[in-house]
Amino acid sequence: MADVRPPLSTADSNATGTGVTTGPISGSRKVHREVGGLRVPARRIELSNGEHLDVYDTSGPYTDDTATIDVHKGLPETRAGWSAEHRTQLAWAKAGVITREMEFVAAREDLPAELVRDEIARGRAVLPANRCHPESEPMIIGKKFLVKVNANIGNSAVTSSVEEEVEKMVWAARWGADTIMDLSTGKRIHETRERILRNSPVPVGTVPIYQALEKVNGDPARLTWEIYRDTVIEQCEQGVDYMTVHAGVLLRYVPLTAQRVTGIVSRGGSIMAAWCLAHHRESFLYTHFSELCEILRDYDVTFSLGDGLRPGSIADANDRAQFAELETLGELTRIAREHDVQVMIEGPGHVPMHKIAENVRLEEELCDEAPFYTLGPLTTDIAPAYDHITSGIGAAMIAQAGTAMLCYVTPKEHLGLPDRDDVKTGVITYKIAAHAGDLAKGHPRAQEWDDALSKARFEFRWTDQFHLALDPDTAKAYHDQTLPAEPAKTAHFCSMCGPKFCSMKITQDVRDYAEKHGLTSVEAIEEGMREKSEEFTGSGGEVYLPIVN
Ligand code: IRN
Ligand code: FE2
Repeated sequence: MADVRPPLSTADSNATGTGVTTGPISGSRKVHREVGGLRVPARRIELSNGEHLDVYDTSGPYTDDTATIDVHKGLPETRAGWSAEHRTQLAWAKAGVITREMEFVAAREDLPAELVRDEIARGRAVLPANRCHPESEPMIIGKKFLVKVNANIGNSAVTSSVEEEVEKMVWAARWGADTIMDLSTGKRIHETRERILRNSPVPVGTVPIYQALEKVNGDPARLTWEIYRDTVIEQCEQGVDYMTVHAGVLLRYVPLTAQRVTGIVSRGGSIMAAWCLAHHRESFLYTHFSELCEILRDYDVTFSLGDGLRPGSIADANDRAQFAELETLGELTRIAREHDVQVMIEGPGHVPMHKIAENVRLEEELCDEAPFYTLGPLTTDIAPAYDHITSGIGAAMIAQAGTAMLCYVTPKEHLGLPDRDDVKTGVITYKIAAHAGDLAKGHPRAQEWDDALSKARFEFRWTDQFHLALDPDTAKAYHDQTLPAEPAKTAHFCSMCGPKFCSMKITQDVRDYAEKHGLTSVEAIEEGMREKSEEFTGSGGEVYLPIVN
């Protein structure tokens, strides 16, 4: 594996072989703000008119021209020595203490540190930061903050290598994933996770039951609390920041899925249902939940209480099985909080648009407003190969309704393991949903970015428009397909409408006309409107002319 890769100007050209992608995103550079001794990262998009826009940056040192990356050594330890005492962020917040992690996220989000502390203390936000993962940059998940995006990666028994998974993590963080989950189920699970953790600037989540199942050769009936517990400790020690625990799948809920169209679609949920049925006993995750809390508390690992009974089809959305489990997740939330362990709640799945709001309302009511973390939801089942879109629609809606983090869905959903390109498509799709949610919720700084891009578009600053795009490389490539020549980068039109029909050019002409004639734009437009109106009434004033046979 190549240790140090020179930063390259175009990201897409640098991902062959076994290295990882480095170098800035086109048109921007990494900057750090010094805030109270902390180095807070941002991505600075430099514009041709001398202005710049700083945006939230999840990419860590990988986009930093001045950083040296060696994936064998791992990233520098951002949080080394930040906290001498092993208390959780929740315990500190309850005690009224603002930790450095809280200060860091407050600066990153441009919000008061006291708000951060208060939201964590109430359990309405979580700051997942295992003390054994000092390489990560603190971030926060909660409805008052920017909506976050998680990208799932990980190999399976049939495909992918450790190197590919590390590159997928880097690639996901580059395009804006706020956290990644390593869902590896195949060989070398421990090693894959180790390499991801040591090189990940974002928090890492896992589903420990997957590795526990590997340890018993894939037979759920042979799982035990002890095997599971040891797996959790192993992963806590490595530095996993949050863990999906399907502790709400109770024995008595399993029959509720019998009449469903798609039964139990959660991997973790089906493993636990199989165990409960095989032993006809209550789930060991439920019966040992307090012990589990004590383990997670020692490392400040955050619970992501799994939705093992989430609907896997439009037909099954919002059914009794789903909401029965949610009620139990509420009960477990209260137990975890008593142990000072942070909690978020996983949500569906497949839900048609008219049934989405109900999910957020019930989650907040039953789980005392713990941050909601949803998988889409997919708003229809009819478009395999496009499920990033079927779910991006649901993700935007549920984000507006108050979901704090969105778990991405890639075009390969239901079809296969996503590759690097699918990871990028999934992340960009979900950044769109998250940002649309931020705008709709009125996040104080969300619109800046839209305004900067709209201005560049209106002023025909094409290069600025590309650089301000979530995906500058693709925006530029699409433009270049029809107008590749350099002068087109300042031309007052594009190939969609051509030079004569560009609405933005015509608007600018109206403004120029107004200025020349000493009118305001409004007057100029009114003048033009009056003329048009006279023309229209003069012709009879009919919108639809009668059909003449
Ligand atoms: C997110 C919300 N609901 C489910 N998820 C994600 O699905 C969860 O975070 C994890 O990445 C994955 C777990 O899948 P199973 O085991 O529930 O299928
Ligand atoms: Fe599905």
